[in-house]
Amino acid sequence: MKKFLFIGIIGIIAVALGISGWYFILRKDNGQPPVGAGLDLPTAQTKEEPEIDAGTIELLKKFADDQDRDGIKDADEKAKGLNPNEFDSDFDGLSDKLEIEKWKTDPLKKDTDGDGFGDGNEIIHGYNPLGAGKLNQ
Ligand SMILES: [Ca+2]
Ligand SMILES: [Ca+2]
Ligand SMILES: [Ca+2]
Repeated sequence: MKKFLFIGIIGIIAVALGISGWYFILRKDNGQPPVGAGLDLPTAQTKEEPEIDAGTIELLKKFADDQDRDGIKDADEKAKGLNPNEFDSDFDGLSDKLEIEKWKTDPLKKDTDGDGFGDGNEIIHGYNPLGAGKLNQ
């Protein structure tokens, strides 16, 4: 009786080893190369910070307090009620700076003179955005 038990245990161990060996072979040797094999992947280089040239640093400094880069500082935009993240606060096609300094139109009003035509649209077509008539250039 003990002999049969012994043979049974040996048999179970042999089967278990066989299954695990077969599993191991399937896992390790399935004919597929390991992921990434054969590809010359750069390792250390990709982790390096990209070099920033002096011109870029200069630009980053210049626009550090002007998020929408329209030439008007964030603080000034907030003071005027403009959107510091949007260079064209009223989406009329003219930047806030252009409206204030060049065209004297309202940077918060798409249609400053209220004639139904947007400021940018009027200027593109040669009309005065501040009233009737054409632009005198
Ligand atoms: Ca700005
Ligand atoms: Ca505008
Ligand atoms: Ca208008």
